[in-house]
Amino acid sequence: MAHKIYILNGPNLNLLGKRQPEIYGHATLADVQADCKALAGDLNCEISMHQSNHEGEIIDMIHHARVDGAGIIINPAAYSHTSVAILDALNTFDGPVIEVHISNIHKREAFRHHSYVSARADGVIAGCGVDGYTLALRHLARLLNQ
Ligand code: DHK
Repeated sequence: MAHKIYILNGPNLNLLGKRQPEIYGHATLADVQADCKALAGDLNCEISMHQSNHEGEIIDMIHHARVDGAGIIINPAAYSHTSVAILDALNTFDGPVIEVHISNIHKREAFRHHSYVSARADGVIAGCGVDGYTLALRHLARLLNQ
């Protein structure tokens, strides 16, 4: 059976492609979803992709992943730097978690250098643009198929 991977995206990522393209690039979240979907079949995975601008909704999605998710890829966006609640939710999930940041948060403002989610993440990808999502998917599939 295919491994179900939740790909969760935080605030303002609905504007990906339009928002500060010099930082986040021109690809949209729909492009990311299409890339991940195209790859998932080859990796014995299926993806369930979501975006929310609301912290509680992201937590609810993590709780859904507890039910039938094999792994989580999460770009918590600005909540990376503020949300103990998202960290706590991820700590209730048993499978592997990969944290993705499109930009290299370590090259940016100091307040972006710390991520609460990194305390739970099994891997962190930052600064690879939207390729970070497919890189994360490949790595999760390797972990889950071994
Ligand atoms: C996206 C955001 O919206 C920012 O708040 C983070 C992250 C970085 C990203 O690079 O994907 O600081």
